[in-house]
Amino acid sequence: MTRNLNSSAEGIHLENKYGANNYHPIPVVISRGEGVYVWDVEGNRYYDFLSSYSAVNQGHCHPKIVNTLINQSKKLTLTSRAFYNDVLGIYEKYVTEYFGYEKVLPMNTGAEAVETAIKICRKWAYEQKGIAEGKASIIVCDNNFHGRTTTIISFSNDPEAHNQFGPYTPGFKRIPYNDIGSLQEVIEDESVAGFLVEPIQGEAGVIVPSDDYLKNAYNLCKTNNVLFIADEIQTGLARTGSLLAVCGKCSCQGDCERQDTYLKPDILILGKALSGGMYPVSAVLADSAVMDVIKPGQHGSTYGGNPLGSMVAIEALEILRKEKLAQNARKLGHIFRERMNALAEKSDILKLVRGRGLLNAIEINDSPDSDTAWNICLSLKDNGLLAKPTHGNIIRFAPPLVMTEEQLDECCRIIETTILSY
Ligand code: IF1
Repeated sequence: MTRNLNSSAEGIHLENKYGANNYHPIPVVISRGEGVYVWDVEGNRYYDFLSSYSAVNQGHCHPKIVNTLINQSKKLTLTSRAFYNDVLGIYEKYVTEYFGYEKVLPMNTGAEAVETAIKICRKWAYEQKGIAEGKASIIVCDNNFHGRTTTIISFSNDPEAHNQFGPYTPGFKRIPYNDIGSLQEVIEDESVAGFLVEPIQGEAGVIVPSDDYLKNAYNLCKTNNVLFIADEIQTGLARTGSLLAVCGKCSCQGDCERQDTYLKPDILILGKALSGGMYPVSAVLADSAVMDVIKPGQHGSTYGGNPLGSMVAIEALEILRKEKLAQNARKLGHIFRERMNALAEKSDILKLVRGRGLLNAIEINDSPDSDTAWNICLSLKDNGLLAKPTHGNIIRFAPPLVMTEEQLDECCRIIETTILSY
């Protein structure tokens, strides 16, 4: 049984023949990753400007995380939660202190963590807020992306994600994003238990809200005894230039430019780069007053809190701090947006750039139904940089946070050359 491909074409053929048709990838077959680079089967090198949707903030195959994975995998990988193990408690102490919470519920994928947060919020509503059983509602935003489970897509307004997967889970109210008035209109209803929000909407096209939106939303939640639930699965872990995009407890030694907008979500949801792209690890953090509504036997998962993922997560978080990746993301993000804004001045095809830290996107000056953004990504690939459109005419740019200024300069030159060829 061969475990090596002879060519990229063979890899594409096999996936088309034997895999479900649930993605439309850029036609590149990656065989190796290291830091900001990936190589295809033929040995061509590319800059990874997607970072596996912000799961490899620490760079591909970070040696310290790899070594942690190897060492722990030789000792103990999984016990289930039927028993204790000698890693989970250490990880729980570490991650709760890292983000300034009293408790953590460890899960695996981001969607599982979002589902967990929804269950905690609902149970808190019945036991603590006194909402009638089965009547709790959670406010979400238009164009949200929180995962692919049936409940989560029940409150999605993306037809591709939502349609033909009913019947849908009730108990959600959707309002316009970055519109504090619409939140004010619905939040006073006594059935409202929580407000689930992405601090920056990633999949929607890197939509950055106004500076005071999150703080005003947070204050409305406090005033109305509603849980503020931050989905930082994509925006967290230094991606946007501070430890958390909501500017929560910042462990980047505090020279963050947005400390004045400090807020601490009632429920914080993390995933993706929590393991540095090495292993599915997600987490739901809350203080005891919220988290303690969950009693033994009421929630969990086979792999949740496993020793292998927990040890990897400690190392992945250490790297964010030791390598000052939030500061680097902030510095390089400013440089990147300056270069893209200058490019927009010279190009008819590049409409605008937006983002924060190293979570950015460009909007292409063509119909969302056109293939232009896709074709530009094919050209970027030919020029040595991998990226993919989010929706229609928007291309997300999110390199690993370990990128150097020199590497970013080369990537900007690739993007500039490519865009100016259209
Ligand atoms: C796909 C999008 C990004 C997320 C936020 C929860 C989850 C995600 C803010 C769920 C996951 C991934 C999923 C992946 C593509 C990617 C994605 F395009 F789908 F929307 F990044 F923007 N909250 N996002 O971004 O986490 O269960 O995947 O671990 O499904 O195609 P997950």
